[in-house]
Amino acid sequence: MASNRTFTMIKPDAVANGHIGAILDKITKSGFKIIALKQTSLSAEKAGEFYAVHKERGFYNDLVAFMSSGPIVAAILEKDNAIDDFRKLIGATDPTKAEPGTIRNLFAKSIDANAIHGSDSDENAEIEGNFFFSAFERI
Ligand code: RTP
Ligand code: MG
Repeated sequence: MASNRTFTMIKPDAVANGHIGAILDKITKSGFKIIALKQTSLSAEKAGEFYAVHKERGFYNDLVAFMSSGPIVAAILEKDNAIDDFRKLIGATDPTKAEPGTIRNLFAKSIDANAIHGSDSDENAEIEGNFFFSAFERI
C-alpha cells in the first residue's frame, strides 16, 4: 500500500448510535478518498488479533469485548499525509481531550467507546487494510 493511505474503523458505539453517514461525510469533506469500505463484525478472536499490540495492557480485555460487541465499518482512505492528517481529524484517544470539531469530540462518549480508529503508521495502515480487505478490494 502506498504511504498516502490510512486505515480506519468506525467503532461499534458510533455504528449503534447512527453516526456512520455523518462520520463518512466528515472524512470525505476533509479530503480523504474512500478506496475500500465495508460494514462487518469482529469476533472476540479477530478483535484480539487486530489489537494484539496492546495484549499486555490493562485495558486489552475491555477493548476486545467492546470491539466485538457489534458491527463496525472498515475503510481504506487516501490523501497526502494520510496518517497524520487523519489522526488530527479524529482527535485524542480520550474524547474529553479531543479538539473541538474532531470526530471523537463530536461523536465519542468515553476513552473506551471512542467512535473511531485511525492507523498510527504507514506500516500498520498496510497491515490493518490487509486484515479486512483482499487484494482486489483495495486497488
Ligand atoms: P485506536 O488504535 O483505536 O485508533 O486508538 P488510539 O491509537 O488513539 O489509542 P491506542 O493507544 O492505540 O489504544 C487503542 C484503544 O484502546 C483503548 N484505550 N483505553 N483506558 C485506557 O487507558 C485506554 N487506553 C487506550 C481506546 O479505546 C483506544 O482507542
Ligand atoms: Mg492505536
